Amino acid sequence: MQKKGLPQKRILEELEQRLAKDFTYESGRIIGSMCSNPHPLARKVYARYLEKNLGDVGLFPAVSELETETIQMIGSLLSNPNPSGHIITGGTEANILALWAAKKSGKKTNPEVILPASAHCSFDKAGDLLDIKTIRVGLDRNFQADIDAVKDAITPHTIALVGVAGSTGLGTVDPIESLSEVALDNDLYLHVDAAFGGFVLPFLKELGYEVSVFDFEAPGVSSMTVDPHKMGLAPIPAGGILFRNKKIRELISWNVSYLAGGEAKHASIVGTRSGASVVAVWSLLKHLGKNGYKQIVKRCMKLTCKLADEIQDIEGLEIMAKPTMNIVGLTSHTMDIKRVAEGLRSKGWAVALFPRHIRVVIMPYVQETHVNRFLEDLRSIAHEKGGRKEALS
Ligand code: 0PR
Repeated sequence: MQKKGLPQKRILEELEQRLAKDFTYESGRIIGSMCSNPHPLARKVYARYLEKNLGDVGLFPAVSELETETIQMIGSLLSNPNPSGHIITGGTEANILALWAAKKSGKKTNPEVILPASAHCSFDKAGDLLDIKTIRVGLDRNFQADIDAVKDAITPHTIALVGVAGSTGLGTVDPIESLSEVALDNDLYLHVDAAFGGFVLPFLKELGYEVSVFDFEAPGVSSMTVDPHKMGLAPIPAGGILFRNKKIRELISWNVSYLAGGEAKHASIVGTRSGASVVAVWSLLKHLGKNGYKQIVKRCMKLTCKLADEIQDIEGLEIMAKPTMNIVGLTSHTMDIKRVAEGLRSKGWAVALFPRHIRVVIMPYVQETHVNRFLEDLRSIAHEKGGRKEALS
């Protein structure tokens, strides 16, 4: 660090130059991420209220009220207008909090949680941190949690089940109603990870898509993750943890007595936390309303279906499954999918690579022109790599 500070202008110029090599959302090249390019209103209010700290809630009671309203608005999308929860750093923190609450409520020795193979790796982090054994069970042929496998995995140490509503790899939705029945029958905590799907499924339902029960409508669901910084168009960090009721949230709430604003209860991993995130999410929910999000999801799905249809016309390529939401799994029986991903990356496409497929996510910032360009490059890569001619043995 140099001794003498540099003028602001020089810093700004250097940042422009240094950060130019990063991917941008506007380019449409980030086609494998779940993060949002934040809505302009969210950027504006976030910057305006940057100093708000919900770690010391007594100083910012007005932001705390906005947080309660935000959680209620999100809850009302998820069949529970009166949940208890927080806007936190992201899906990882939400999943950790859920397993923490499950551990507190289960009170068992050597606790175990059962998750589908498709569950996000944040559950493994949570398991490691909380000393909960994670038991992953297989999926059925539709890439959804296999209920029989879940039942078979239950032991006297099981404290919780996890279901995913919008899986990381393919956007699939687990049979949450069945998981709810199993959870109730066995007196287990059930957490639904709708980090991505929470801002998609309620609107797909309104658009007339067939959407199975995935939320608090299933009576066994204890908590849900739903991230505004994914399909909610909010700036990072904005994850969401919703507990069915205050009693569950209180299992993990910690009294902090010395604060400038007076004693407060934290139910988050972090202490100091962003009130600006809350203001941004609240503003977006109020501004876009259900209709705004519905239009966004409608457009994303239209482009997703176009992409999925056109992939199937390319020799050697296929999709893993009909898209449930705005995520397409691209695979091949004849080409090494890793080489296809390398080809796409060398042409400047930031795709996500899973063991058997490439994940494409059609986020709201992705335009039709981007999809067309992506398909053009995909066709040429498939042609180059030989399509059916270079069949894998
Ligand atoms: N639950 C699910 C279902 C997820 O897909 C993710 C992240 C999480 C929880 C964890 O959320 P946080 O990352 O907010 O803690 N899925 C993102 C994804 O697969 C993570 C990510 C985001 C990775 C942006 C890359 C990226 O560019 O895209």
